[in-house]
Amino acid sequence: MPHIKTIEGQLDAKGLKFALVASRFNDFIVDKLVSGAVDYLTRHGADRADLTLVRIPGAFEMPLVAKKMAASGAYDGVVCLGAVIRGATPHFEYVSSEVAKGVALVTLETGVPVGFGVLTTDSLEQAIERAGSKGGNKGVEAAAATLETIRVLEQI
Ligand code: INI
Repeated sequence: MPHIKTIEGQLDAKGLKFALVASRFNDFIVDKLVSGAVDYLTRHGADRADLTLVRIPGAFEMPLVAKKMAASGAYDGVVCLGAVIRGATPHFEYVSSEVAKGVALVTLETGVPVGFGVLTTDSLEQAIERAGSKGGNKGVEAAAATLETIRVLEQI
């Protein structure tokens, strides 16, 4: 590939403030995503005092709360953490599509990077796999993506 001017974000969270918005629904899974995100951010230089965790009822409530946190101007980034698991509930389709659409709108409307760490899986087993076992940890991924995006935007 020819050498071209490239903008990349450094994964340095020093001095940055983050809001973590985490749902209580399926908290057995979501707590693993929260731990993963906190661990990632602090290992990349964030101060624990600069992380604020907001607990919300379910993923459906996430866009509204994420929007208020993002629009407050108090945070460099927002990391959304939740788990929508298809089970016996007809809610799955509604909740999963609304949360994805809603969170995408929040980041575009506010200009604040918002990471989407919301698992949408067919089973509890798949959710467990992506919450700190063989499929990685979606909370870590969302925190990393939020950090990288903050550092990219600073250079544009
Ligand atoms: N909320 C979730 O975060 N995950 C789910 O799997 C889920 N399901 O399947 O129903 C869920 N529903 C609750 C929803 O997010 C709202 O809290 C509720 O509808 C009240 O507004």
